[in-house]
Amino acid sequence: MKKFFEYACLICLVATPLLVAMPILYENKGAFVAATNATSVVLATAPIAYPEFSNFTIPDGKLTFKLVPGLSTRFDIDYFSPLQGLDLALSGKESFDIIFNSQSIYAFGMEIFEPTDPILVNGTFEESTFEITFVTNWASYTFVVEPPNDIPCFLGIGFTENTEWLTQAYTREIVGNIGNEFLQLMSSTQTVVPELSTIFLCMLTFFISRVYIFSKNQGHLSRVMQAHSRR
Ligand SMILES: [Ca+2]
Ligand SMILES: [Ca+2]
Ligand SMILES: [Ca+2]
Repeated sequence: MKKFFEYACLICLVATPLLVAMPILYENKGAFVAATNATSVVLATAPIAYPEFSNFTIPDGKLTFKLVPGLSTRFDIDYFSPLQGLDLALSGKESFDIIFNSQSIYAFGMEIFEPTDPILVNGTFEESTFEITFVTNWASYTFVVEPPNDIPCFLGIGFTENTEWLTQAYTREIVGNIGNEFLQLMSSTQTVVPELSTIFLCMLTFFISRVYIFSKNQGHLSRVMQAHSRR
């Protein structure tokens, strides 16, 4: 019966004039990379701390980071993080904007590490909640993420057609303090080729408003997906 619904949904998808890209969500970094061939965003070629209130464009020019006045004041790249390689840390709350400078980013994800070690936190630990919004040329998709502590978690989005691409991404630490969380970013210029089971799931995602709440091994990740402003 499951296969019947999968094929029925696929046929409906192909037949429909609404041949628009479907957003596919990932909370597993490995699955995201496998589906999108995403690679790490090279934030810089060496550890670096940027001056206050500066925006910067990464070396390959595909992304520009913007601080949020009053919330974040400075970027640091590779700030003593447990994550491998160069990563992003912010003075102030972990709130920032990303502007995609090309119209060819079809997948984007971020790994978030929330430490409890006071040395890594660089202050008093406080549980954090993030609101992450992915904006495309068609719509915006907002998620609320409560990262587990002391292990990385991942949130990524990819699109199945080259008719929808990312234009901006907003991250806001809506609960929490200036204590550090660390981030690494991934992007891809390839569209996603979803499995049938994913298509079935995403058609439900696409047409029905929903709320996911589930628990992970350590911590809790809840998300609210809203698709709006679709033209
Ligand atoms: Ca947490
Ligand atoms: Ca924080
Ligand atoms: Ca901080």
